[in-house]
Amino acid sequence: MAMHRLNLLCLTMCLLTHAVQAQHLGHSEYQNDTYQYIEQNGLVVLEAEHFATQHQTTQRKWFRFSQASPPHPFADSDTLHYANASGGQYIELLPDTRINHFDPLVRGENFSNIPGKVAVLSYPVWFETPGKYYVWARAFSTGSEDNGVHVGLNGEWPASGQRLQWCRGKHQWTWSSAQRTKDNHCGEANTITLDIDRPGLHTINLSMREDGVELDAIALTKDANYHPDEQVLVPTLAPSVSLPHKTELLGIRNYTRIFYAQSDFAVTADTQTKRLSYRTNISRRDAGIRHITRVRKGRGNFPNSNTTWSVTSR
Ligand SMILES: [Ca+2]
Ligand SMILES: [Ca+2]
Ligand SMILES: [Ca+2]
Repeated sequence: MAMHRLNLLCLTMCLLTHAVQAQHLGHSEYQNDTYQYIEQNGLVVLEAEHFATQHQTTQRKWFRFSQASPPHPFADSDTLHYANASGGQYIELLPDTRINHFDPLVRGENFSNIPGKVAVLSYPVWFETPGKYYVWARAFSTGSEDNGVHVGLNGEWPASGQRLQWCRGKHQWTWSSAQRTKDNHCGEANTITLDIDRPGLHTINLSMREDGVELDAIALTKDANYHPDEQVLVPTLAPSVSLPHKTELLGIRNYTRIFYAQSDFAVTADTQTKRLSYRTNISRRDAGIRHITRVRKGRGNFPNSNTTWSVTSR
């Protein structure tokens, strides 16, 4: 893959984020460049509130909550649950209009059995170890219609990531890796998985199944027997970053990891014309609508398409 060949490591260009505007909740623009997640010894731990981007928010949207959050204006059947949330923060998918089984079910609005359709979150993660990962998430459920989400990878939604479900552990933060099935609505334990096919950057995705879901943290592990119990886990963060935000690809070779870029790209240098060609393929780095980066390619204008183009080298 292009990124693997080039060993581009940009710890900063990546997480130029889509601002999740929630001023009425007292949140400012999300600066997630300080949260660069990596796999460590077969384990990834993410704070759910540290998503890089959010898409498809017309019907429902994830909001961050903490002790400092003022009352919010959305339909919601319960109170805030920041106590015992890791990092003191969590996210909730609001408004929550389907509280119980008797409330109207509106597909594509307060329920989606199809993943990737409503309120899609992205979490870029750098993996050293490919393979099968068991996905756990920590949720706070107070009812029967706020306890299911979908898990995806690189903008795709494999069957093994759909319908992550919580049943036990109501009214407290509870980890689950159970996939809801037709015959078991509570889900089969340890069955939500993602296959990381190669080392490098991958994007973990979440999307709505039921509105009102509250999420605190997400964990991915290669250990089939792992169980976080009711623990707060320590996030697996990359070491601190020294390189500045990058706004163009010139000098990109100094960066060896890209957590977020608008596109995949390869680079080849033509020493005779002293031009660098970047081949882009917008497919793997994120899900949903883009326009979420300010990266400028060299001295040229932003390309109008994702086909081959070039920029002038220094
Ligand atoms: Ca709620
Ligand atoms: Ca609900
Ligand atoms: Ca949290």
